[in-house]
Amino acid sequence: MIPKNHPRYESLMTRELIVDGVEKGITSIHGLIAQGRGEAFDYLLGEKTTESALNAEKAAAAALLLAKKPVISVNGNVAALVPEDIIKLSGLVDAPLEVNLFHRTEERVNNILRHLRSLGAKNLCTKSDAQIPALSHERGKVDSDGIFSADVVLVPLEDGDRCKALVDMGKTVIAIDLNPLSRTAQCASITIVDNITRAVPNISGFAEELKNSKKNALLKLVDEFDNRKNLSDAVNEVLAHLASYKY
Ligand code: PTJ
Repeated sequence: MIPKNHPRYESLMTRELIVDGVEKGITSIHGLIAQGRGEAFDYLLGEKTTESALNAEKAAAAALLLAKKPVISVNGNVAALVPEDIIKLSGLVDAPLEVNLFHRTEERVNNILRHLRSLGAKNLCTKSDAQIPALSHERGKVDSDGIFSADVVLVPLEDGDRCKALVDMGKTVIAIDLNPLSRTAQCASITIVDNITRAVPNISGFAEELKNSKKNALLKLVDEFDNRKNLSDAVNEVLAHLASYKY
């Protein structure tokens, strides 16, 4: 039991969700390492959503609303940390959820699908009948009606080479990654440097705000978004946070 008045209560509870995910066969044991890495980067950001993250989250919402065929990729960490939030976003932007795992086992794919369904997810891509070209990894197995043919893919907590392979297929890739220097962050079309626990609700908030906007207004948001500049702003926000820190 973690007492509510513990100064690190929220962070520790988030960690518990990942541990629980591992115990339930949803999250990979490697997910614990990914979470630790994410926590370290979140400290550097001040554990808050920065201006650059908000910019990216708004552009992401616009890109998802504009998409002809958006898909949201779900892995073991996403399913443990933000299952309800990701289901809500899926409904708001009409994007199916597709389980795509780095450490893939059929058992874990099915556990995650069952977990998502038990929380009300209905729009799911469940086949693995297509292969992402030039990705000779289990992660290359995708649904021909899902990630394979999507025009916009949201890939939270990614490991790099799939992001590049999806961009090479001509897709708009939205990544959520607390590490602005990761290969995923560097190669995505829109990179959100924020904790997934804050980023997904924020994208949903923007999707609700923008859903009645004219197509031109959404296009302008996406066209004016400059990922390289935004990544550089994210790094500068980390530096500013460190410089303002009271040692
Ligand atoms: O469930 P699977 O088999 O698909 O495996 C998922 C993980 C995440 C274990 C796998 O993709 C992996 O090993 O990823 P990496 O290479 O550790 O990369 C994860 C990235 O996500 C790192 O750059 C972390 O900084 C970042 N990250 C970790 N936790 C969070 C995060 N970004 C946003 N929010 C987080 N909570």
